[in-house]
Amino acid sequence: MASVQNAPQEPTAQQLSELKEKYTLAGQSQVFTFYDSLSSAEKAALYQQLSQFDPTYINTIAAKALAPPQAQDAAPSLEPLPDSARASIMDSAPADIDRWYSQGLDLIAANKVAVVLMAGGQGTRLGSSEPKGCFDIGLPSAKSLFQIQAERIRKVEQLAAKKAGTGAGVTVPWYVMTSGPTRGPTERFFKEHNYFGLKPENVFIFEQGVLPCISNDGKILLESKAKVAVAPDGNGGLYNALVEAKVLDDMKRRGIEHIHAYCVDNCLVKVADPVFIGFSASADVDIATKVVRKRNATESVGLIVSKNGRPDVVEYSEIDPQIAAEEDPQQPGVLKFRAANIVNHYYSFRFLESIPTWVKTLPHHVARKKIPYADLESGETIKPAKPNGIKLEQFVFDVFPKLELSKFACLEVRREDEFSPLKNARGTGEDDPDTSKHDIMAQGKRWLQAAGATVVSEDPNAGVEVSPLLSYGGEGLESVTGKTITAPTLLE
Ligand code: UD2
Repeated sequence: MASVQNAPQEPTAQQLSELKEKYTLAGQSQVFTFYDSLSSAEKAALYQQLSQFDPTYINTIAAKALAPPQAQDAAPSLEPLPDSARASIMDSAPADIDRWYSQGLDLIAANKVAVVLMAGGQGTRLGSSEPKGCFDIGLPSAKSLFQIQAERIRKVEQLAAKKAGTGAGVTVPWYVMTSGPTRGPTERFFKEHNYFGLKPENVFIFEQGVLPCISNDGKILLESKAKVAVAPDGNGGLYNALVEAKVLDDMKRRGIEHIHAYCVDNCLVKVADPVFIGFSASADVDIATKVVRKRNATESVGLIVSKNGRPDVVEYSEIDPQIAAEEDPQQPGVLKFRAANIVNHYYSFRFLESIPTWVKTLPHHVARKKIPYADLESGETIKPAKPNGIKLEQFVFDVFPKLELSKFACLEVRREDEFSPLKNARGTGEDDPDTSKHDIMAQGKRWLQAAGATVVSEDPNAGVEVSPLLSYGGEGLESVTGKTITAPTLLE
């Protein structure tokens, strides 16, 4: 559903002076430096862009984000989550896992489950200009991450419908959050691929907000004479976007009660995972998060912790390296903080309905960046050689401390089955397209072996791509029992 932006109108003298007054009072009048020299269309565009920000609010969040931690603040007491708030697939009873799976499928069949995809990131480390979801990791099928995820939704809808014995369609609506740079390309990609077989009315593409980039001395930067330098407001911008883009209204209309929100770049993600939905719903929590065991002390993942008795995540860009490397006193050689965040969260709808009461209190984090800016003398856009300012972004997990531990749960899952992030360009050797391709095909090979097939190949590393439409999590592969399959290959 695209919304056509109507062309902005040039402001009246009165409107312009009111806006100038607001920005001048906030010490941000430099954004009007070139205003009088602009064309009418440029004036209209700059006026519209500036009207969407409150310069005083921007000053406040920038000051908070830049303020050094107060010396008198006692160092927060960080502890791993207590056992009461955590479970692990590895040591859960098979009966429990089956019960969660069954309950999750029942909730999906009752059309109470929705999926939210965070796809507004710009994938700079990957080096691709396209949205990450469009990326082809080199599978035999050449499927993109978006297509793999869409087909997992289709499969889980079928599994739920089959278990419930309902001929009537089961729908898991898919809400895809994009940002300014990724919205257009994402919408075009979905249309070109006919929404990967999903009904377009069940795919809701929406856009997160942006925030102005700030110079090192606290000034809002112009990118050019007629445009403020802006950046997506972080995956924590999800909450405001869910309200502003009327996603919550759509969920309410559909009777949604359970939401799975996840990160686009994880090729192994179990979209709308029935086990996770069932686990979270039966624990009756407001938020749950999946974690994997941290690979090593320096892995770029957030850490799920208990901070001052509340659930929280310490991001990899903000963790004290000594704390990250601390060993578990009970288990020498094992990291004390090893619950790695993988941007894989469950929310109750009742919790998301409370967003308006707390969304303005979500903190902002500072990312120091090289930000192209307009020189205020010449008006020329300059690409700085070193970081010249900050981008403000919110983190989706910063909402966790709003919960009592009793309304929060953490489920540890197997990394090899559920987490292989695409972060780096091909050739990096870690979290790159080749590790993604390898991990998804190795999983397919394990599924076939578990189903009683023999997989042969010259290359012991060769795997089998199993289409999500054939199997969601390794189930339903009886047809290969006793068969020999030569890898690498594609099964669909
Ligand atoms: C994220 C997690 C980190 C760890 C790691 C694992 C956050 C804040 N950090 O770090 O703790 O779990 O992933 O891979 O979650 N996104 C948006 N809008 C934005 C920015 C990001 O939708 O403005 C999405 C992005 O498309 C992706 C997800 O959020 O799906 C994570 O973003 P990232 O890959 O940039 O985050 P990363 O790897 O720094």
